[in-house]
Amino acid sequence: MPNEHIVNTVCAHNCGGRSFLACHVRDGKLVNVTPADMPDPAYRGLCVRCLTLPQWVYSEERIPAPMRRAGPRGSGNFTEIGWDEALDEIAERFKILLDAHGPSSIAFSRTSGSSQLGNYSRLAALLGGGGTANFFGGVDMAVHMGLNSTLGFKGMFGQAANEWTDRARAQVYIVWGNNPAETSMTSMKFLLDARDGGAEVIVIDPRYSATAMHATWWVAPRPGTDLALAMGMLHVMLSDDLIDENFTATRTVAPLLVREDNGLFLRASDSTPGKADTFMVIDAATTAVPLNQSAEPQLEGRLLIDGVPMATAMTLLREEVQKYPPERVQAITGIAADDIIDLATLYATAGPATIGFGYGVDRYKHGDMLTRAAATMAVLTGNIGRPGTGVGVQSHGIGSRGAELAAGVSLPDWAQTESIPNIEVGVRSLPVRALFCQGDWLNQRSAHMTRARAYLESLEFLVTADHFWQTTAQWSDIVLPASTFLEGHGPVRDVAIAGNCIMLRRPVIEPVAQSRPDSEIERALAERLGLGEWFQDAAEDIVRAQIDGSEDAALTGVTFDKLMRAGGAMRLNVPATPNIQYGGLHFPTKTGRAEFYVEELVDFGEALPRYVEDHEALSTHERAIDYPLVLVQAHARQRAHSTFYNTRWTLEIWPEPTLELNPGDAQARGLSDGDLAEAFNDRGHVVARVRPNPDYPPGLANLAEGWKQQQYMAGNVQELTNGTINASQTHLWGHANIPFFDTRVQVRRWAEGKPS
Ligand SMILES: Nc1nc2c(c(=O)[nH]1)N[C@H]1C(S)=C(S)[C@@H](COP(=O)(O)OP(=O)(O)OC[C@H]3O[C@@H](n4cnc5c(=O)[nH]c(N)nc54)[C@H](O)[C@@H]3O)O[C@H]1N2
Ligand SMILES: Nc1nc2c(c(=O)[nH]1)N[C@H]1C(S)=C(S)[C@@H](COP(=O)(O)OP(=O)(O)OC[C@H]3O[C@@H](n4cnc5c(=O)[nH]c(N)nc54)[C@H](O)[C@@H]3O)O[C@H]1N2
Ligand code: SF4
Ligand SMILES: [Mo]
Repeated sequence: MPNEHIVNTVCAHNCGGRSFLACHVRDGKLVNVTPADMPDPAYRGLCVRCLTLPQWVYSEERIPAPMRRAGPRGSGNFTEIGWDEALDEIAERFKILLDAHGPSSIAFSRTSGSSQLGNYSRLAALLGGGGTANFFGGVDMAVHMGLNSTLGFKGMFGQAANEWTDRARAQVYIVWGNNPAETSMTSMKFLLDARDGGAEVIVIDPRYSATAMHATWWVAPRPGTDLALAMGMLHVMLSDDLIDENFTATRTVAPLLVREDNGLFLRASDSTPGKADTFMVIDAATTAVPLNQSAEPQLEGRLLIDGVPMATAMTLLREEVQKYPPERVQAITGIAADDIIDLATLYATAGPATIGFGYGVDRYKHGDMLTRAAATMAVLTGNIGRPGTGVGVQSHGIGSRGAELAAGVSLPDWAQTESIPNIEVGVRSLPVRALFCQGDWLNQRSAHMTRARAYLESLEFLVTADHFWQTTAQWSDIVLPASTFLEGHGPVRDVAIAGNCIMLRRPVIEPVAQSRPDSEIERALAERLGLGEWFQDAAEDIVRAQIDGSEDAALTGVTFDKLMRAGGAMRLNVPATPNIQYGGLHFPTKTGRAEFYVEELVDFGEALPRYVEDHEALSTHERAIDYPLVLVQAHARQRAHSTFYNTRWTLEIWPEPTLELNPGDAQARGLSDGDLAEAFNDRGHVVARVRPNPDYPPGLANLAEGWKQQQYMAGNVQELTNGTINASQTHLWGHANIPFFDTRVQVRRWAEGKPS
C-alpha cells in the first residue's frame, strides 16, 4: 500500500487568489491537488493551473543544484558547484564590495508573489547597516495611487473595496479594465452571482474579453482613453443633476474653498498665522468661515478675499468637467454619446453601484487619474460605504478583510534599505554593483528590455535564486536553486489572510533535488556575513509571534496552535455579513473627506483629474505614424505571469507566444492565422505566431506577458514595452508605475529568420 496523506496549504502564486489547497502526497511525492475546505465555503476554490502543480514541482527545467557561469553572460553555459562553494563566493564578493564601496553597492530584487518570510529583505536591511538598495514597485500601483489619494487609503490590492461576497448586492456592477474570468477565477463567481441576481454588469474593455462575454453590457473605449470616458460621465452627472448633494456636501471636499492664486485650500491660518489648519467654506451669508462654524456650507461659488480669487472645489470640478461634453468624449473614445449618457445615468441612479478596476487601465501613463475620476463619481453619487457600492480593485487580493498581524521580527534601528523604483533602474546612474535577484527581474519587472539588459551587463556580480532556468538566470554569475512554496521543513512557511479566513502556508514535501527554501538560503548567507544572530528564529517562531502577538480584534480567539489543530485555516473573528469599506463614511485623508481635489498635484496641473493627451497609446501621439498598433500584454489564463510556463497540460492548450490582432489589421499586412510575424518599434522586437481574432478592434494587438525568453521565436515582448516615467506619480508616491500597455508597434511578416 502506498503511503498517502494530505497537507493543506495556501497557494502562493501571484494571481492573488490565495486558494487553500489540499495537496495529496504519496510516498513523499506530490501527486494531486484538490480544493481544501475553507471555514467559509464561499471562498473555497482552485483553478486548473494548480491541477498541474505536480508537473510544475517536478519539471525538468528545475535548477538542480547551485551553478556558476562558465561562458559569457547570456551564453547559458554553467557548471554545477556545491552549496558551500556558491554561498562562500557570494559572501566573499559582497564583503569586498561592502568594504570598497559601502552597502549601497549591493541591491536586492524580489518576485512580486514571494512569501514575506525568506524574501531576503531582512538580510538586505541588515547588510552593512547603511542601506543596501531595494529594487521595488512599478507594477499595479497607478490604480491604487488614484484611489488612495482620493479616499485616503494606504494599502494596495483589494482593500479599498467592499468584500467580494458583498458584490451580489450591487445593482450596477462596472468591471473596468479587468478580466477576472481569466485573471481572478476565484472572484469571478461573485460577479456571476451579481449578474444572476439581476444586476447590470458592464465590462469596459477595448477587446471582447472572456469577462465581457458574461456582461449585460460591453463598453469598448479606444485603448488608453478611459480617462476621457470617466470625465464625460462626470460631465453628465453634474449637468443632469444626478449627484447626491447631501453626501457631496458632507463627505467630500466639494465645499472647501480653493485659492486660485496658488491652488491650495484656503485655511484659517492663511489670514491668522498660528491658527489651526481649519479649512474654509462659503456660508449662507457669502463670507468665508471655518468649515466647523458653518451650518450649511455652499457647494458652489466664488469669492474675492483680499484681492485673491477663491472658488469652491466643486465649482472648479464643474468647470473642468464642462470640457467633456459627450460629443467630444465620443470623438476621443469611440463610444457613442448616447451610451456615455446612459452609462453615467445608470451608475448614478440605478444603484447601489460598484466599480471594480483591474490592471488593464493601470498600465497607461495616467492610470492614477482614471481611478481618481472614478472615485469622484462614487463619492458624488454616494456609491460608497454602503452594501453593493464601492470603488476598488476587483481582482488580486481576496476580499477586503484587512487583519493586522504583529510584526514577528524586530530589526535594529540601523537596519535599512534604500528603495530604488524599478522604472528608474537603468535610467539614472546608481551606485549598485551587485544584484541579488529572487525570481526574474529582466523578464517581468522592467520595461524596455534592451536598456534593462544593458544595465544587468554593466553589473559586476549578479546572483539569481529561482526554481527554474529563466531569463535573468541566463545573465547571472551564480544561480541558486530555490524550493517552491510547497517544499520545506518544519510545520509552517508563512501565514496568509484572505477573505474572512486566516490560513497557514505549510510545506507539503521535502525540497526537490538540491533546492533550498529562500529562508534557508537567506540564513546561510547571513551566517557567512556575520549576521547569523539575527536569523536564529525558525518560520514557526515568526508566524507564531505574528498571530499570537496581534492586537487586531479580527484575530481574537485565533492562535497558532488552534490554527494547526484546525488543519491550517480558521475563520477570522469578523461579522457574518460582508465587510463594507468606509462604512463609517469617514475618509482617512487630511481633511477627513474624500479629496477629489488633490493639493499635492497643483504644480503638475493635476489637482483635479483631467484628460491629458500625451501618452503613447493615443492615435494622436506622434509615434502613431510609424507604429499604428497598440500592443497590450493581457495576463494569460494559463499562467500566473511566467509561473506555469513549463507545465505540460497548460502548454498543450497554448504552446507558444501568440500575437492576437484584428483580422483586418492582419489582412492588411498579408498575415493569416498561423503565420509568423514580427512586432517591432524603435525599442526592440518580438516574433510570435499570428492569431487574427475579431474580438480585437482595429488598431489593438495583444501578446500575453509572462512567456520566458527561451519560448520566443526571437526577441521578447518586454523589448517593446514603454518605460516612460510619469513625474507626477513620482512626486506623489516616490516612484512611478510602469506603463507597460502604453506601447505602440508595427507588425510585419517574418520568414526564414528575418522580416519579409
Ligand atoms: N491567470 C492569471 N491570473 C492572474 C495573473 C496572471 O498572470 N495570470 N496575474 C495577476 C496579477 S499580478 C495581476 S496585476 C492581475 C492582472 O489582471 P487584470 O487586472 O485582469 O489585467 P490584464 O489581464 O492585464 O488586463 C485586463 C483587461 O484590460 C484590458 N485593457 C487593455 N487596455 C485597456 C484600456 O485602455 N482600457 C480598458 N478599459 N481596458 C483595457 C485588456 O483587454 C484585458 O482584457 O491578474 C492576476 N491574476
Ligand atoms: N510587459 C508586461 N510586463 C509585466 C506585466 C504586464 O502586464 N506586461 N505585468 C506586471 C505585473 S502586474 C506583475 S505583478 C509582475 C510579476 O512579476 P514577477 O512577480 O516577477 O512574476 P512571476 O513570473 O510570478 O515570478 C517571476 C519568477 O520568480 C520565480 N519565483 C516564484 N516564486 C518564487 C519563490 O518563492 N522563490 C524564488 N526564489 N523564486 C520564485 C518564478 O519561478 C519566476 O521565474 O509582472 C509585471 N510585468
Ligand atoms: S493560481 Fe490563483 S486561482 Fe489558481 S489555485 Fe493558485 S490562487 Fe487559486
Ligand atoms: Mo500584478
